[in-house]
Amino acid sequence: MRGVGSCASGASSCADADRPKVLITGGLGQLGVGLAKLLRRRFGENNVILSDIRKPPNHVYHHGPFIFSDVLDYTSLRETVVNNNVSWLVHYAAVLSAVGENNVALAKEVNITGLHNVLDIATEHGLRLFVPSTIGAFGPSSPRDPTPDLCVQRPRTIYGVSKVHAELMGEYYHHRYGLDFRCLRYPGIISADSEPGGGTTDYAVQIFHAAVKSGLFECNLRSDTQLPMMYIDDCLRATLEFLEAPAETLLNRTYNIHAMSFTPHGLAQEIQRVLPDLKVTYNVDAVRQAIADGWPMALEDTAARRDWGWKHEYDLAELVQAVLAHVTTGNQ
Ligand code: AKB
Repeated sequence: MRGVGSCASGASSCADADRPKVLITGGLGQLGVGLAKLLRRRFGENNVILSDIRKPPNHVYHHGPFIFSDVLDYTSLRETVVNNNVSWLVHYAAVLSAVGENNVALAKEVNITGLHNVLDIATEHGLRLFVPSTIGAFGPSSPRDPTPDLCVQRPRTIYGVSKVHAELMGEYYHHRYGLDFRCLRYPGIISADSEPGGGTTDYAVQIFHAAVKSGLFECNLRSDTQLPMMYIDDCLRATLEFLEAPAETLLNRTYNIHAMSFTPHGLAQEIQRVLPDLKVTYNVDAVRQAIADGWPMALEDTAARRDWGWKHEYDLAELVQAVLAHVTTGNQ
């Protein structure tokens, strides 16, 4: 059975009646604006509402609906869903790994209480709910290379604990109440024109800007720290394809997705093929390094490839070319 708001797969846009009305929480983080752009191309500009608790930059405000919405305010979030006839909710509001370790109370509030609010509202109103999980949902006792979908998950960060909680609660609501919960475990995401928000994998975005601006980069992880990473276009496309997948094809509700793995040294070498003058020094941040040392080195994602056809397009060389092209033109 096709869910509310699903379009024929392969079609580049959707008939009016099939268009979902999408609300994206935490929309001004690294991924929301890009996802809104992709979903608006597919479902129409006014069918995708970006929301956050901050004032958006002008270019965001002028390209489709933006509203204030705080995931901690249950009544107002519910009002937004009802008044806008929302049928899909993409829950991006979250405090990431490194920031969470510096403010555990805030991470608990946003990542756990916020999640409880969206779970209840999505269940009450029959929404399709997408919540991203992460490589951070694994920990030092998980198999690390590769990490399968199902294995020991004992993360040592509040971010990771809250994401395991999200996976389990979403799956529980799915089985208990029939909630159409969907969850992808994202690797570190590399974007050119949106800033990551305080994560352990942020170095892999910052290095590109430093390489183009000054040619000098101080990396806060050890040079041999291997982590799974993905180019933002692959991540957003995965999210759209997964959201559109017919429910009966989803044998799981939480899937790993993988594209590539690299170390700071490997990434620097690939950038140096284009910008040979780039100099990288290492000044390890103990908190971030301890987090990264307990995370997967690669994710095993055969279930996503089998069930809903996940396929990445960008490996390391393509990623470096794409990001450098964006960063270079953005700096001109
Ligand atoms: C982080 O580093 O916290 C995030 C993530 C991998 O979930 N980018």
